[in-house]
Amino acid sequence: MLTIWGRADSSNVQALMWCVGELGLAHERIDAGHRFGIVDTPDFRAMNPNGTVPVLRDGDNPPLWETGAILRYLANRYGAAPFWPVTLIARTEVDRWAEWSKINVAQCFTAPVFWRVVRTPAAKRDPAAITAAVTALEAKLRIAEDRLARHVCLVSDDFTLADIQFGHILFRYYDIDIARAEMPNLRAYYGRLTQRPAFRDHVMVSYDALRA
Ligand SMILES: N[C@@H](CCC(=O)N[C@@H](CS)C(=O)NCC(=O)O)C(=O)O
Repeated sequence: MLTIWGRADSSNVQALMWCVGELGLAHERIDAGHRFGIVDTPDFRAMNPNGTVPVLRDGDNPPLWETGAILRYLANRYGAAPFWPVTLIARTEVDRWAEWSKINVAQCFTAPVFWRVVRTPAAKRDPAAITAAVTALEAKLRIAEDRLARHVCLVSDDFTLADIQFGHILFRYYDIDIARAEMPNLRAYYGRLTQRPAFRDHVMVSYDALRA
């Protein structure tokens, strides 16, 4: 049984929960972070000194934090090819695109775009900064757009861990009130993701509680 600490409307928790859902793992999720608190308690800080979510505990093993590391742990322990390939070269290819997604796409979206649009009161929003941030994000998304002209998923025609690190951002990217560039392959890929039950359950979640 996995125990996961983290609120359902945290994007990092969503990536983790989507993975848990795809792998069909038994779990309990405890709301923590933002309005739920808990992350500043001594018990939580003993698990994760950063005071961030998600944190995962798998049985008696030490608690894990850092979403990318947790996803790799779950894939290594419970995943199978093609989701998490067996050969080193193929696995590293998936890992590379997962890392690319985390560093380039998620970090170009969450604070620079999502927080500026959703977590900032309308009167304090900076349209020029938002436009610049969306332009920077879309420069990265165009790399995926190009790949998705040739592949059903980010790495290949198979759904992999990289799709989780990449795709969980797209619900909010397509849902928030911004002007978006035309990227038909990305849009079609997002449409395919929305057909996955675990994506619907764990990623297509209201973020109203985060609104400024
Ligand atoms: N690098 C960490 C970042 C974790 C992080 O910043 N989590 C956010 C939620 S997405 C958080 O804990 N925010 C504070 C809160 O929810 O109270 C990871 O990838 O897990």
